[in-house]
Amino acid sequence: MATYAIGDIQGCFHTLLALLQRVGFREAHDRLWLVGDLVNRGPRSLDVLRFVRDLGDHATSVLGNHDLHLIASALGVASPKARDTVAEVLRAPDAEHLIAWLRARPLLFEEGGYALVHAGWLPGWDDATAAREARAIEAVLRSDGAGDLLRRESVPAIEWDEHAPDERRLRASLAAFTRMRTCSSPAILRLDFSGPPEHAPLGSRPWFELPSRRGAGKTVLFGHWAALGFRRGEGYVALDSGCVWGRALTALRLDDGAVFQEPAIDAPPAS
Ligand SMILES: [Mn+2]
Repeated sequence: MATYAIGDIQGCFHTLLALLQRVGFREAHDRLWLVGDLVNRGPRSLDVLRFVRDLGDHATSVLGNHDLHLIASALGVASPKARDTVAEVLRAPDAEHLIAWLRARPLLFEEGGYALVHAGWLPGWDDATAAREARAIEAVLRSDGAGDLLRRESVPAIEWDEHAPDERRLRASLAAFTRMRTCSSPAILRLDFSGPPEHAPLGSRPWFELPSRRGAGKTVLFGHWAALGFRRGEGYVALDSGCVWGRALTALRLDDGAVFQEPAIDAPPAS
């Protein structure tokens, strides 16, 4: 049995299938760990969702910001964006089941020295805090409170404060799990930057480079940062190699560290 960690798919269904063929993925034996953002911007979100759901226990997918945008759209609390391609999911006959399935996905999955998240692990978090925050948000996402949590506020940065009221703290935690790229302190994450790491805003650094990182006992597998691309460093592996932008989809075989990249074959979004 092999386990493959795979970067942001974003509706690139044909590239995903080609990558799985390249690695020799066996549905009945192997496992996929997906960093989230299964949907949006790319052309075949509905096919990706159904495929991953049908893999059952053989696929573990954590929630990304685009997955949450789909859920928020289904709940009527998101403002549609020009480049959205989630309408086909919302119109599908099985939309209700797919959204319910998506709402039951985790934000953080941990096994065998690895932590799988969409965007990152807040440098100030220890293991227990990260797990507690993930479980608390997952419970809200499955409840009637999901819409309120997912209503997006547009802010350039968020500070995570252990002592803040629950709703404010969980909002910051959700941003860390699903939208973070750089931090200006172990507890302050920037939300206004998506460029390459060498252009990080003054005073901020990629979250995985902060010296005070406390979740350092684990290797964090994450995506979300196409401008960073595939990168392996101490305690992290970045897996978003910009498939939806016409670059490549990356798989890392955890058993031996082998890396596979499939050139994108799905049509990139119109710009
Ligand atoms: Mn993302």
